[in-house]
Amino acid sequence: GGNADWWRGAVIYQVYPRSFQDTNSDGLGDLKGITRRLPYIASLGVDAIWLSPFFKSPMADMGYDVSDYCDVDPIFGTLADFDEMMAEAHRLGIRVVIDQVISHTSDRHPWFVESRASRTNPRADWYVWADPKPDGTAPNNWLSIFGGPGWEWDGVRRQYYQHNFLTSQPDLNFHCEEVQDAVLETVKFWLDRGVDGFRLDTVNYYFCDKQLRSNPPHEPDEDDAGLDAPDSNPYGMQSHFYDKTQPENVDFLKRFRALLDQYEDRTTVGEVGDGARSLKTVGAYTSGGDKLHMCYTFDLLGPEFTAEHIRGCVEDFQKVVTDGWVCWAFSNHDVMRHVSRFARTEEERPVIAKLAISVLAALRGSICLYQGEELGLPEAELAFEDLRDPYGIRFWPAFKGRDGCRTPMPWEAGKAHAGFTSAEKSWLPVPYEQAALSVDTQEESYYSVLHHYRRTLAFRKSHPALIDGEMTFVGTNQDLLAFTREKGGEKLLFVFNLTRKPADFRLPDGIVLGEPLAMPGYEAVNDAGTVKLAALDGFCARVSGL
Ligand code: TEU
Ligand code: CA
Repeated sequence: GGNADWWRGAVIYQVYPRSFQDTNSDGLGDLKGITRRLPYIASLGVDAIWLSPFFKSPMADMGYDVSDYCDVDPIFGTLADFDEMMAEAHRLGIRVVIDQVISHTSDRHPWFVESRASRTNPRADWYVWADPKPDGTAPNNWLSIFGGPGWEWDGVRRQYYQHNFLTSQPDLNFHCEEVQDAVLETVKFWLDRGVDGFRLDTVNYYFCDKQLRSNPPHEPDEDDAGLDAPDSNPYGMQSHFYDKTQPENVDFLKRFRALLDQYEDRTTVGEVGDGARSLKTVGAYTSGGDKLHMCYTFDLLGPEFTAEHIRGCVEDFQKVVTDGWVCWAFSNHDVMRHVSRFARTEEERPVIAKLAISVLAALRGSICLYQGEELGLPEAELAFEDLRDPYGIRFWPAFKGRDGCRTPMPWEAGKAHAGFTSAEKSWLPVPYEQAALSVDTQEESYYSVLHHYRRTLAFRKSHPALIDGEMTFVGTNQDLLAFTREKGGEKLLFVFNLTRKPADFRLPDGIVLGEPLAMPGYEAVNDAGTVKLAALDGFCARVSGL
């Protein structure tokens, strides 16, 4: 027995393998590179890493199109490299969570190659195949998130197949029991290898409506904006009632969990992209202790960094996610880096980077950090010629895609490609302004964003109230994000001013400030019952009463 609850309140560092560290000079990051940089990851004080896909893949969607779930793509290395990486991570006390992209496969996956060959082969029903309408058009109005219809004609079977993303990412048919079995076999493969958990890509997309009903038009009061669909993408104009989030998924997630529970200390974090219905979905998937451990949504991944927005998200979850557990993040490999989303000027960037991690570390939930945010990296500005993301290439310039957050880690300012690769060309450029924020530069300055991250994560770790304590909003000034975190005998008050103006926080009646407790980086003081906060400032104190 170990620590079955390690994931509750854990800090998870997301590694995008292609952009972390190259070790064989091909301009692409690899597993050996991750192993080499594990001591750095450990130095941050995180509990786990989440690795974006490193499986065999034609890389049409940068590895989120898997052609073999049980092998490593040669660009990343071998299974032996993976084992070595995991052993080293475990030796350093870091758990390893891997990405499972099972809603769809690559069209090169042997399952799909077989399925598309005829209507009678053993895997004929493994994907979502349907006859055309009498006029030859697609079976219904479903759309692809990456643009265009959600159906592709196959000339051999003379049927359409469904795809939520690229045409080269056909959706598996989870209504077929054998598909569930096959997928769980691959999960078992990694469990047996010793991984500590799974990030489940598009976990609410596994099932579509069995009757393949058309989606109704978008209801104006629904908010699908969280999916980041660019304006020119009609995806947002439908209510996605039938192409995802079907009730059958709950039973599959129970099967998934039952398998996991045969092993010790394993976890899951599901990615839920369900517009306004995300909340309900997270509640359904994480309740009862017999489905997922955690989910994350796109709620904090949008443009807003205000007290009102963050309070709203947390309160909404408190209502719906009762016994479940949420995972919060400001950045990942799918969205613009948060420093560029939230900061209004260049000078503000490090200030925002520090404030954002202080807020995140104080929230109730587990937290995901995305590689490079600990350096305060801004979104990279890339030319069209540099783009590799098919989503960006399709919608440029209305939407520039996701390459701007996927550029390589800057390790050493003085080296070519900031030490990411010794190849002549890196798969995506390392922008000059990011090289200036390299790890080695920031190591030298006590006040760097990097050191602030370390101090803040250490602070979180040393207070159990921050890890899984209760969270209660307090105070009347709605412009401020003020809450307490409480566990056992410990109660901490946090006040954050996310505005650009100084603000006062009147201590609520009955609250008694205890011994001062400095949250790293913030020194706002209590002046006769009023906390005086500067712009973009924070405050923390031990409290009693209330
Ligand atoms: O993302 C699912 C998803 O909803 C995203 O496509 C999102 O809409 C978009 O990236 C917002 O900018 C997952 C992976 O995280 C993503 O990288 C993959 O491209 C996608 O699934 C398909 O596998
Ligand atoms: Ca490499």
